[in-house]
Amino acid sequence: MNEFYRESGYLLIRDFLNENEVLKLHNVIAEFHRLWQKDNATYYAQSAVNSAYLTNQEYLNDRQRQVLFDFIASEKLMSIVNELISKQPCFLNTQLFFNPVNPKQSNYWHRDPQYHLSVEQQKAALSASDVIHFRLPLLDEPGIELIPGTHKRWDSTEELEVRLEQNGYKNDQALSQGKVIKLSAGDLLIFSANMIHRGLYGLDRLAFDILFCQPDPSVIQFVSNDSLPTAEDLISLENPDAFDNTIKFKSAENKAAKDT
Ligand SMILES: O=C(O)CCC(=O)C(=O)O
Repeated sequence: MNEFYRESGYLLIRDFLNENEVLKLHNVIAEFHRLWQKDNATYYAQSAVNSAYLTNQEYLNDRQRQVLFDFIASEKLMSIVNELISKQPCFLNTQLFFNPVNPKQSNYWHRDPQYHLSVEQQKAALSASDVIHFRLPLLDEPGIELIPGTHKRWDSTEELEVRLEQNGYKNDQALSQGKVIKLSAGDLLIFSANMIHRGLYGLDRLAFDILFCQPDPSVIQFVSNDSLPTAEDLISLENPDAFDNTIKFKSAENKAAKDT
């Protein structure tokens, strides 16, 4: 499992969740999505394809948040997280991916860090720490298209021109090495945020992503305190290691910032 991920930058586990497990998550997440859409009506109508911070208190009550915390900290999920990030895996965030309202809106090839890093920094990031998406489609969907191996290698000329829209190319154009991974409710797709990928819109897609990272302060600084369980919540979790690690590294950072 680990070796395939290291080589390819992704890993697909079919039928990871059974119908009841999907339903339990879907009930909570559909409620989050309903409230988020209401609150972000203009953005949703114009262009949104994702939301984030599902475990925050803004839209879900404590009981609903507990369902998400229980799942994230389940041994079933954490045993895989530990295998892929062997040293102190940290919880980073959650995201939800859905279709744009406008059926003509096109998707876009990208590497996640390209929105906050220069091209030179993006190159350097390929040999730095990894952020990993654990994607759980809650309904059947067209899935994701990705370019295997690009979590470790820089873009070809074709990929760079399309991804960064250089020399007249557009970031939704086909790429020769693209691999389509169609997903069904209950599957688990794990992929590196660094790799070149794009979402495939269509059907009723509703994909819940949990992001984990290595204990890298430059990444952990983005964790919202409100997205984390309280000390009391932590006690009841089956395997709270990823939350514990994030909390520990965040408080060490805060202490260091105060002491300087
Ligand atoms: O599913 C999508 O729309 C894009 C997915 C993506 O870009 C991501 O998970 O980083």
